[in-house]
Parts: sequence; C-alpha cells; structure tokens
Amino acid sequence: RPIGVFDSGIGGLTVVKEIMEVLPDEDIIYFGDTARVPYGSKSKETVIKYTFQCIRFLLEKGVKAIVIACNTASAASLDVVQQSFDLPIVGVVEPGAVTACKMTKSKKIGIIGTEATVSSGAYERAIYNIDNNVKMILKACPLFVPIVEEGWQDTDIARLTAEKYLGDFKNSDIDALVMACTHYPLLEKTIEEVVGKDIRLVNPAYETAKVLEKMINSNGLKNERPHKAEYKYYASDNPVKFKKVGENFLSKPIGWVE
Ligand code: DGN
Repeated sequence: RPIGVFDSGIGGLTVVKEIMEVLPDEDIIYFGDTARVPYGSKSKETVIKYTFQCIRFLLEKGVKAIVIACNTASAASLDVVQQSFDLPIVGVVEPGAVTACKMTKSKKIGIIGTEATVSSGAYERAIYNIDNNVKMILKACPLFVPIVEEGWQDTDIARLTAEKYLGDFKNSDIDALVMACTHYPLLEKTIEEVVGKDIRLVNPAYETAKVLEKMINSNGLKNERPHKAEYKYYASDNPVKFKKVGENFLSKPIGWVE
C-alpha cells in the first residue's frame, strides 16, 4: 500500500523528494490542495477542517501512513488528527525542531514560515520540549510563497524580499535557521546569500523522511517487495500548472496528475 502525502499545494513536493530518496521502494500518493492554497493566511479552524478533508481523501486511496508535508497544516492540526485517525501520521514541525536543535551551538535558532505557522506557537513548543534553553526568533515571510510559485527564486525580486525579511538575522547570534515552509528550500541559495554562511539552513524535509521511515518500520508497514515505486499525484485544481511548477520542485518529471 502507498504512503499518502498532502500539502496545501505544490510545495510539499520538496518533502516527497526526500521520501523518494530515503524510501525508494515505497509507492506514494500525493494530494496538493491547489484549489485552496494558501493555507498560511487562513484561521486555525479552517486549516484543521481542510486537513481532515485531505486525510480522508488519502484514506479513500488506501494509504498506510500519512505525511502532512505542509508546515501550516502540521502546526495547526497534527495533535488533533493523530488522535482522530488510526494510522501513522507524520508532520514536519517536530523533525524541523529536532534538526535545528542538533545543529545550533549558540542555542539561538531562527524560524521562518507562513503567518499561520509563526503565530501557532507550534515551533516554540516543539523546541522547548527538546531543549528549553534555546532562544528563538520567528519571522513570517509570506511573500516567499508566490515568488517561488512564479519560479522567481533566483531573481533580484527574491533577493530584495529576502533582505527585507531577513536583514535582522544577519546581526543576530542565531546559527541555525529553519525553513519552516515547504517552498523555502527552493530559495535556499538566495536566503544563504542574504544571511551569510555562518547561519546554517535547516530543511525539515530530510528528517521528516527519516521519522517516516522509523514509523513505518516500527509499525511493520515497510514494503518488503523491491519494485519500481509508483507515484501518483492529485491536485484539487489546475493539474497542468501543478505538473509544470511541480517538476521544478521535484527536480524530476511528473507523469500523471489527476
Ligand atoms: N505549504 C505551506 C506551508 O508549508 O506552510 C505553504 C503554502 C501556503 O499554504 N501558504
């Protein structure tokens, strides 16, 4: 049975990319809620409602585990959905927090994400659970999402926007910066140019894939039959754009989108 992954849109494919590397024998069904993106500016109640709907959609497709690739949806709803469904569900917040806590020496971490992620308090809670001596600076960077969706991540517009949002990080003593939004890994180069190489960028996607691996192993859900993994993609709107932009996120062709 496949692993189900969903996101508010296309961005979660940065997480799928890592899952494909870490778990090459697993089939994946991806759902991008492109009709209702962005989640980042919506209320917690609405994001929870959408998350339930995305999970039910994936359950109908027969998935054995679910990854909430969207930071906004993970931050708003992971606890609630884990209590409501009887299958392993992995979010991206805790893996991001774990990686950042491992990386920081100064015990000061920056976190950038959507408005909803930043105001949810989910990252503060996750990091305090690991190490309550860590200080955090959080900053919402909402314009990064449309910039990446336009494919403008390596342009002057991206650089100027990053300078405006992240200028303060340059003179702070943070040494790890969590890219707590699915789209930001595509801006990695630009962000690094702006904040400098002394600040290490944390992409929660890799650790998320490792957590998923552990979860499916410990639940006896690993696919033991080596085969060519199958990937299926569903989008709630505009599959043509999904395919075009998605191939950029995934750095490989997307065969089929429904
Ligand atoms: N996928 C969202 C996130 O990771 O927070 C970003 C896109 C959005 O809904 N704004």
